[in-house]
Formats: sequence, structure tokens, C-alpha cells
Amino acid sequence: MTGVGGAVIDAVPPAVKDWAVAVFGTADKLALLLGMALAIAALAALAGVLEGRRRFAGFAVIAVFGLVGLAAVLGRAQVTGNAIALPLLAAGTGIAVLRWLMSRLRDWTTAPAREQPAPATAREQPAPPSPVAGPDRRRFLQALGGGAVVATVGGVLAVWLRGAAAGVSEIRSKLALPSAASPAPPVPAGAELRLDGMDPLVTPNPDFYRIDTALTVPAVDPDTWILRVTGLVEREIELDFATLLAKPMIERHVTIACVSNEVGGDLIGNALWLGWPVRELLAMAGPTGGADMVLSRSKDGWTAGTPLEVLTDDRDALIAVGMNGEPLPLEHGFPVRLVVPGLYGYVSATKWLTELKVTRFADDVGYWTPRGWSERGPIKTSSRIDVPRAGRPVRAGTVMFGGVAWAQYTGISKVELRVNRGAWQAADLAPGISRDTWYQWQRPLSLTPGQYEIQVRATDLKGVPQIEERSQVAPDGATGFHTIRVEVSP
Ligand SMILES: Nc1nc2c(c(=O)[nH]1)N[C@H]1C(S)=C(S)[C@@H](COP(=O)(O)O)O[C@H]1N2
Ligand SMILES: [Mo]
Repeated sequence: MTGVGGAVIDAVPPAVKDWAVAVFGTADKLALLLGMALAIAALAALAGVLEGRRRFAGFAVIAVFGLVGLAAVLGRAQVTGNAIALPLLAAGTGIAVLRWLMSRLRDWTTAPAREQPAPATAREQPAPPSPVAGPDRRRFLQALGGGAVVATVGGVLAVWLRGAAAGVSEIRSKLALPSAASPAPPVPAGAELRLDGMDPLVTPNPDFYRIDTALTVPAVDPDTWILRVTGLVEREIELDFATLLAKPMIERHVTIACVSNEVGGDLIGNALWLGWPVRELLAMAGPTGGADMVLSRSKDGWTAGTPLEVLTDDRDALIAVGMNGEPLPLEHGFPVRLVVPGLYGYVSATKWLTELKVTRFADDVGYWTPRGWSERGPIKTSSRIDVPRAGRPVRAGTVMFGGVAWAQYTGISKVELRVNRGAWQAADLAPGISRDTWYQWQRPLSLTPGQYEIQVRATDLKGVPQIEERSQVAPDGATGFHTIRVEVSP
């Protein structure tokens, strides 16, 4: 089923995917799986009805579904034995169950009706409990029980298949990461404003947004993990996990963001990443003439196309193994991912990393580019109002506003607010941890009872203000000012 789901994810137009992400947030996969479960239940019912009308018609429906599943699995970039066996097994089981249920049904309908002696006397007397109910109910319960057994066996099988992920979880929990040769610069005093209702300056791992096309989290064993550097290089390289951990690691705070983040949205997070600079590895490999892109590939075949220049300039683009002091969580790319300051995740932040192919934009494309998203994805300067939180009552007097602003790799120089489209008023900008992270800001406003529209605008350290004109997230990131309405009560 995840094979079918993956193919659905691959096939849906970006607009539909945007909609799904918007409606279901990061729970879109769960929604997709639930939707497919419902669709499968409907299909099963259809198969039952058809089989009742015409023999083998229901079997055919299930078989076709199995073949569709198989085709979907084979169409995926990464095919495993399990993935091929599952749709066949599912279809086979489905047909067997249907056959058995049909034979039970025939038994019931052809069972001879039992003689019911009419009560000899008074009509007013209630009829005795029908003896017919007994055996029929028993048959029904048998069928139900049989169904439950099949479901349980299926469930056990699924759990067994998930065992791989559990094993990797275990390995991760025992893994000790090296300390950084170059630790992160200390967080400046006052960088965290601690306003009530504001997100923490560093996002805890369990709260960190998650976006990827993987329906089941890839289980990658660090002991067998290898990163290959291929393509337009003087020397191809194969790097194993132990060798990577022995490299001089650096630790840096970097705020990463999704291109699907709406203005004011929460598909953005700030973490302390531990890793080895990508530029060091690329320098070892020696990119050759004409190369201008690195196509990074994940264990599950997903790819991102990143400008070579961004991975070789002075920014701290990392081959990351640690997130906020622990190994990467499985869903954030364990054991190794990329983190690139200044680029949206879809063109840079490959999780479950397995390959860096040095190539050219003219020759290769990342996963999302042919699906309606821009080839290049620099993060757009943006800002967000977090306080006062929507839905919290606001009383007249001094009202504290606060939020975040970001322009990774460039940095933020100022944040301003305006009320009802009036003059822009400067907010207090907290020191950022670095130019690669978001900055917190706050600004008290004195408000009398009434309705207000509040907007925020950030300007980067080159003096360029964020774009006012509203645009959608596709193809290269949303623009416009985050705007909130506040109802001030007396
Ligand atoms: N393997 C893989 N890596 C991926 C993706 C993906 O679909 N598959 N999605 C990217 C996108 S679009 C984003 S925004 C970031 C999100 O990283 P996070 O889930 O750790 O927040 O991962 C990137 N890395
Ligand atoms: Mo993304």
C-alpha cells in the first residue's frame, strides 16, 4: 500500500500536493493512508457485490488492484523484495478471503429453513425465541472471527516488516557522536526574548517540522551506510560512517525552511547541526570543468539539485549527523543528511543521504523540478508575527507583539510593524545566533479598543526589504507581508 501511496505522491500535480500539505499539515501522509484504507474497503465491498452477481468478477477486481500495486512498486526508484512480494501477497489473501466468504454465504442462503411449530394456543402469546438465530449467528461470528484472524496475521506481518526501522532506532539510541572540533559560537545574550506564546529560539527535535515524500521512514543502518561522490570529479570517493565521524566536525545553528511554507506558516525550524562541511568532501573529490550542480540522492531515490557554488563557498553547508546534540532522528534523515544555509529544503536538505553526483543543471534535475517547482530555491527573506497568538484575548493598553524574521546566509538588519497600513515602526531586533538563523523581534504598541490589522516586514543585512507583493508557494516560495487581525477589548 505504501508503494501505491508513493506512486500517488509522485504522480499528483504540485498544486494538489500543496493543497494536501496545507489541509493536513505534516499529517498529510496519515491522511493519505487513511484515505487509501477507505478506498480499499470500498473496493473490497465492490468485489464482494460483483462476485455475488457473477463468479470471478470480484476476484478480477482484486487481481487488478494487486497488479496496480505491483506496477506502483516497480515504478518506485527503490525496489526491495518485500515491496514486490507485498501487493501479490495482499491480492492473493484478498482473493482467498473473498472465496471463503462467498462459500460461507452460499452455505447460509442454501441452508434449509427450520420447521417452526406454530404455538398451539393463544395468539396473544409472544413467539418463543427463534431457534434459527442460533446456527446463523454462529456462522456469522465464525466469518467475523476468520476475518479478524486474517487482519491480525496481516498486522503481524506489517509489524515484522517494520522491524528493520526498530532495529535502526536501537542502533541510533546507542550511537555516541564525536564532539565538534569547531563548536557552535555561543548564543548571544538576549537572542531569546521569552515572550509568552513565542516559539523557542532553538526548535526541539520532536517539534521540528517534517516534510518528505517517504511514506515509511527509510531505515538506514550506519554500519552499511556509504556516501558516494560521483560524476564530474577527478576522484570518485566512497565514505563510510566511521570515516565520516572521524573528520573534524563543526557544529552550527541553521534555520531550515520548506518552500511550501505559507506566509506566517510553521514549516520552518532552527536546530543545532553537527556535521562535516560539504566543501571539504568536494575539495577531496575535485569537481571538474563545467560542473555547476550537485545532485544529492537519498536512500529512497529522492534527489535535490544544489548549485555547486553554494556547496563550495564559505557558508557552512553540512554533511550532518547530529541535531540538537543527538544523532539525527530517523524522520530527519538518520544517519546522514545535508543542511545548507540559505536554500529551501527541496533543493538542498537531502535526508538519508547516499550520493553526491557532481553534474550540471543542463544534464540533471532534482526531484521537484519537473513537478512544477523552480530549479533554484534560495530562501526568500521573510518574517512572522507569533504574539499575540491568534484567538488569545487582547486588552486595551500596551500590547506586546513579537515574532521571528529570517534571511539565511545574509542576515536580518531590521524588522518593522505597521498598524492599519500606517507608517512602518521599527521593532526591537534581538541579536541573531548567526546570519544563518532566524532572529526574534518584539515591539510594544499602545492600542485602544477596536479592530486592527497588523503587518510585519523584515529587511536583510544588504538593505533589501522583503517582497510586499503576495505570491503563492509554487514555484519558488511565498512572498507578501504576514498580516494578522487583532480585536482589542476594553
Ligand atoms: N530524502 C528526502 N529528503 C528530503 C525531502 C524528501 O522528500 N526526501 N524533502 C526535503 C524538503 S522539501 C524539506 S523542506 C526538508 C525538510 O526537512 P525536515 O523534515 O528535517 O524538516 O527535507 C528535504 N529533504
Ligand atoms: Mo520542502
